Amino acid sequence: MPSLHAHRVVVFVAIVCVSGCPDGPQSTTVVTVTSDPDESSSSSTTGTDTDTTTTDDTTGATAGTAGSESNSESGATTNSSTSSVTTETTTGQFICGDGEVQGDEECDDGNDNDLDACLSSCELAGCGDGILHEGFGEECDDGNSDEADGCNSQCARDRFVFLTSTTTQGKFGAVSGANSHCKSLAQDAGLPNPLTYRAWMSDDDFSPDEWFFKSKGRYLLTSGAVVAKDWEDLTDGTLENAINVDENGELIGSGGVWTNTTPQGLKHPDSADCEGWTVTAFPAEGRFGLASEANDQWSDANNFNPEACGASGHFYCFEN
Ligand SMILES: [Ca+2]
Ligand SMILES: [Ca+2]
Ligand SMILES: [Ca+2]
Ligand SMILES: [Ca+2]
Repeated sequence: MPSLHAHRVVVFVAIVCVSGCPDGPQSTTVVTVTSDPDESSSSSTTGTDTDTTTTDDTTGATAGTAGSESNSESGATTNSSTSSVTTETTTGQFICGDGEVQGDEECDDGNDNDLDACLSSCELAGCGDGILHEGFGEECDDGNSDEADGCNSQCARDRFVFLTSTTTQGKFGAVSGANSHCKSLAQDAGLPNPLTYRAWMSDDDFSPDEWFFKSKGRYLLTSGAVVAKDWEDLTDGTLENAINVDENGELIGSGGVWTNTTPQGLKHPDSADCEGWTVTAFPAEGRFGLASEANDQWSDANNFNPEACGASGHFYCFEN
């Protein structure tokens, strides 16, 4: 039985079943009593009288200890006739990792694997937690809201776009031939993910809208300038910057680009593709865009199209 001292603080803890004992949630009532001889208030408030009922081994042990402490200290404080009381309720007494969802836990899968749907902190995994969850569609997760650091708040990474340094007539082995050329140039230039590159080009079997990965991340020139902040921005008719820089980061500036594609990424309704990009001889024609332009002419120079397939044009190459 402890004796009384001025300024001593006694904490009482009691576990209360709120509903459905023994399986219902519990709340913990904490009563803090501060004895102070300079205060003269009555101690009747220490009569916080809580029936102690326990429902599991862990909390039962705690409640039992607190209960006996509460009984002895209540009597002592009442006799002293000097006290002030604060009371708070908390539900934070649960254990994250026991496999049961309790209190403020969003989940509790009972393991310490942060790569599954439930983090070891008992929070649901998602974009922004700083842990890469590829299975949930994250390409990256840097845990911040900086959109311009290579990983945006949608957990999408940047992708490169370039204008080929080379040009060719309208015969290059269909869209697949253009894709191969894009991959080859990307690889030689040391760009990341070179084998994912595809040409912004359409024929009867292919269009960017059908075949491209539609990123939630930015499209950048190899010089670092932003072309579009995501696929939706890329295909809204205008670009933030024209695609006029080649795979090595060198400014080309202008030139015709074989496309046969609308700014929305669809095969042009008045299709002209040099017979599937296999013919250069008259009268075959192909549609092109203008590398100098950031308006809708970038993808389809509709004031000039179509062009004879014997002319030479670049490709637009996109990382996918
Ligand atoms: Ca738990
Ligand atoms: Ca887990
Ligand atoms: Ca994540
Ligand atoms: Ca970021």
